[in-house]
Amino acid sequence: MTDLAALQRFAVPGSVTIDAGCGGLPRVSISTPLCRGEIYLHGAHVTAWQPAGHAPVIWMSTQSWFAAGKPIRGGIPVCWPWFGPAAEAGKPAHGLARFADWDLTSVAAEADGTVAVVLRLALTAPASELILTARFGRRLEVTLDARNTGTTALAIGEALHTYLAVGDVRRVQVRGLAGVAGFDRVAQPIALTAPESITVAAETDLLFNATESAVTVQDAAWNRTLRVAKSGSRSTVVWNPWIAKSAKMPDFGDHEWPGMLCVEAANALTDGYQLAPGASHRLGTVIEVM
Ligand code: TA6
Repeated sequence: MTDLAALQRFAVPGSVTIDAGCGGLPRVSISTPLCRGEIYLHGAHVTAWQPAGHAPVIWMSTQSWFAAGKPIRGGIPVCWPWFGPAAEAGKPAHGLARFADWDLTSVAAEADGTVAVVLRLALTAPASELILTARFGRRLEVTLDARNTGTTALAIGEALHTYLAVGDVRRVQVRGLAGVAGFDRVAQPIALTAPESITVAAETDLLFNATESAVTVQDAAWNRTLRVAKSGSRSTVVWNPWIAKSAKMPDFGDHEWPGMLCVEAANALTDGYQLAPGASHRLGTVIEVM
């Protein structure tokens, strides 16, 4: 467990505190005139972002685990070096990064009031270095820089698996992917082309490939529109577990599903890529209230 006393050197009086959060896990909390936010060292996991004057934008399950060896439910899970089920038996879905304890390497208050938090994870299998930068301001910017520190190429799948807070997912419209090819992954993958407006009226697990488009999430219940842009990402995933799947997840409240929608910046399936020895790749997402 990381030594909280040693982390106090990163605190910024009046805007950044570092304490034991849920489950006693080290947490960086940001509170500025621009926003409030939170990120845990466990999984380099953003768990809160609420810009001034708005309802929270990042959703968290009230049933989330906060424990070693468990992923946090909600926020922005860092999925790396694979997306979805592991090829290897016994390995967790969505990779290793979200289970690891990352090192806090810097906290900086920028001139415009944005607070930038940087965490680092060095892995031996696969040999790699990950840098997660979260910039908490009028908008939320998260980047994952991954470098292959080994001698063989790595096959990468990844996602910044963002859980957005919405008033009622049944009244949400996701726009920006019209005409993009993808798959409905709820049952057996079924090819589809994105409509002008994606709506949610059942379990929804859509993965769109070869797209670099930003999307907007029109939330009629809360009368707001969110914009989710991305970089270094060719896949976009839209996910809501709906009733039955929520009930099967112990770390997801049975009645929480109407309040969330995942819009993920990813590189998955055919958008996976090879990361050569010594090479780096940056995956990013930017979330803002329009
Ligand atoms: O990104 C959508 C998805 O792959 C869904 O299929 C569902 O499994 C979701 O991720 C959550 O995965 P997790 O391993 O966090 O329960």
